Amino acid sequence: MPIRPTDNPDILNMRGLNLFHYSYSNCSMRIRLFLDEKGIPWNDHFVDLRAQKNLTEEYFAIHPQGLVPALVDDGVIVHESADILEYLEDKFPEPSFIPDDPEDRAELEKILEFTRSGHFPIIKTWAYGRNNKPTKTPESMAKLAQLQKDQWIVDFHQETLNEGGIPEEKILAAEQTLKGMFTDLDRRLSEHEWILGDKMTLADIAWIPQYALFQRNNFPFSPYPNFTKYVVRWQKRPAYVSAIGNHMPGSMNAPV
Ligand SMILES: N[C@@H](CCC(=O)N[C@@H](CS)C(=O)NCC(=O)O)C(=O)O
Repeated sequence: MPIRPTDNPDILNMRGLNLFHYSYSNCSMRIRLFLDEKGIPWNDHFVDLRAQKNLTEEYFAIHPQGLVPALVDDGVIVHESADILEYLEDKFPEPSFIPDDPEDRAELEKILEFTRSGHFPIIKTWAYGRNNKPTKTPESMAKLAQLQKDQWIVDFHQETLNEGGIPEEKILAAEQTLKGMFTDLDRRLSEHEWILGDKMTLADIAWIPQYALFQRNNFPFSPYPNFTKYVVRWQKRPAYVSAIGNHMPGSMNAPV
């Protein structure tokens, strides 16, 4: 689990649950949703990614890749949204968001792993590719190159600045993978109210933010009728409204 040791007194002295997040970030939505579903109060640290407020030495002292979300819990740094969810679930186990069935628990692990390894090559490639706008300015790229130790993150942003942006074949490959995943989700949701059975789990918390992100660029949701009904059920939940609907334009609209 990415718990990051620190000797930085400013971080060590932070009391309570401090969430560093951004409104439109699907990874941040997961944590806001978890906390709001469980009714856990948290201290709000808004990191304005549009204004590149993550590209500071102070923020890289919290998140080693300068990404959101990050959690500082009484001075303990946790990063990676899936790991933050698991950390919070350990700390606040009631009501349980872990499936009862061991096979479903294995499935949950696969879904959480996708949020770690699939975020840049699949989720972000599709969303930024279809948005077709550079994610950084030349000036913020220079700042990123100076602070970022993971060159592949620099390369990802550089590609959005290139003529033509992210190549179409990469976007289409990501879309194919996503369509396969939505087909699987739709099948699961034809059998149960929630992705892994009859109760909400971390799988639901991890997946619903992608709806909010992808609807902005008109992802074709109509082939997945059980998924679209599931979105409508989510939209009626107060925690969806506070954690996602109030932050992301269009995320309260009926899915098309
Ligand atoms: N796998 C990571 C991905 C985190 C991530 O890429 N966050 C994005 C927003 S969703 C970010 O901070 N982007 C800012 C940047 O790349 O400069 C997680 O789930 O926490």
